Amino acid sequence: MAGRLAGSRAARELARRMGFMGSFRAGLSNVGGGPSLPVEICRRDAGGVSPCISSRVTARRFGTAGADEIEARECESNGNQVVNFPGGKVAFVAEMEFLAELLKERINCYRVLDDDGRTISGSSFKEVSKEMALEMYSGMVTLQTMDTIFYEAQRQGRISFYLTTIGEEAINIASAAALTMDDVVFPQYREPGILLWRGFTLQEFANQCFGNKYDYGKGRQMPIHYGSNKLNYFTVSSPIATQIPHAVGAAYSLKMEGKQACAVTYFGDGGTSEGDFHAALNFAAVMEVPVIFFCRNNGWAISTPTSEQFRSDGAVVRGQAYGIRSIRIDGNDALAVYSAVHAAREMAISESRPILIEALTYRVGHHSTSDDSTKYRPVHEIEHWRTARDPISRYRKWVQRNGWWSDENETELRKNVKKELMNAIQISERAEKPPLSELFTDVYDVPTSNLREQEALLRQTIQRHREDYPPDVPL
Ligand SMILES: Cc1ncc(C[n+]2csc(CCOP(=O)(O)OP(=O)(O)O)c2C)c(N)n1
Ligand SMILES: [Mg+2]
Repeated sequence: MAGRLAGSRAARELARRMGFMGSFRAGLSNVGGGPSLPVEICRRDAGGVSPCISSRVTARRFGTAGADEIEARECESNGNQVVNFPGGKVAFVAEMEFLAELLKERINCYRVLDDDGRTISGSSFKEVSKEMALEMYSGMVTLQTMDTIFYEAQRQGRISFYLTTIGEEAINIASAAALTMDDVVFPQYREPGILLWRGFTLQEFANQCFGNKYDYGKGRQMPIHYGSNKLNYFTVSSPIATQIPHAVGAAYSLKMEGKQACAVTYFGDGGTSEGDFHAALNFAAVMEVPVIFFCRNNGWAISTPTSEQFRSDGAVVRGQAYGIRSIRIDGNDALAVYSAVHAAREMAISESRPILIEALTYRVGHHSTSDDSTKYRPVHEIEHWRTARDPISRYRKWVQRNGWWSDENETELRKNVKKELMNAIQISERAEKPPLSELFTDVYDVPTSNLREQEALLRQTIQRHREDYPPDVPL
């Protein structure tokens, strides 16, 4: 039966071993005609990827009956009548029973490392080599350092805006490490670590933040709106959740082309309240496309807490409503993030299906440099997550316990990254800005008449009020 669920041996194994969310309503009948998986207990095999798609899961679609079947009536073993409706067979029951709005228990959260960076007894996860483990650690430290230094540069007035990823370094780096370069990424904005992992240099980050002539967006976007065609990373787009349906379209295209790749889109808890999120999930499920929906549930959408964002148990339960296999993971545990994304990718591609991951975490920084989060949340809460639950220190303990890292390595790494960043900032700051004419290019092949008028008007205005315009933009 598992063979009906999975398209490949590898995916079957992953399905068997991962803790993906299955049917949780006891007694859900398999009346649609397709096979359902037997109840399966999570196994804890040493060294592998964690097991199981839990309890009575079905991976089939509910099929609509053919015209000749319309009047066919059957009985379930308990005597209930089963009748064809558009969408498939449904059993009648005598009791008037509403589905509960919530489960009794919240959905569990998959983790590998405990708070002290020790692998939880019996836990299973995707093995990482020493080389990969250190690359991941170095990526997280680089991201953290980049955030600290760019944030300070903004406070000094050298760049206009910034937004940190602090507290979400494991989500960024470990998820990126589990993907391949062929996978197409559609970010929200708090995921520069994926770009970093793919080889975007600190100089390229600095060029974008300073909006100089080497910025691929030609200085037309606010800082942190990174993008790279070469690295398969779509440009950050501030309107929340617009990237989610884009990812589904890209996944559909990958499927049609028969590529061994998936689309991956990241979004926050706030993003799940947008219509785009719902439309995208439904479309992906119905069209059966290889896309990973990665929700970073970091507790806050600017000043809106998750308690005002959700009446449901977060985002994870919404997957099943759309027919999407889903899992909740500890977003501050690099090994859990890596393992879950690895498994999700395998299933998304080999079975051509969407997967939803909800990573629980905490936005340690302010929303952006335009925000002061101490106005709406207690400082001790921030401090708790910044220290006791920091994903980098937790992962470092694991790496160090393996004998792969030392305090000397740490000092050296932090010193080098800081030096490289300071250097990159100096170079970017000194570089020329893109010329004014670039403001009007790249949208239309031939600029429209109203754009030409606007350019002429802007040039006249600058000439009249030269002192009000930046002196370093070539006219
Ligand atoms: C459509 C839209 N509405 C509102 C905003 C303003 N806005 C920018 S970020 C944000 C909060 C998003 O929170 P979340 O999705 O949880 O991501 P996080 O910042 O926590 O990473 C809001 C409301 C926007 N950019 N776009
Ligand atoms: Mg959020």
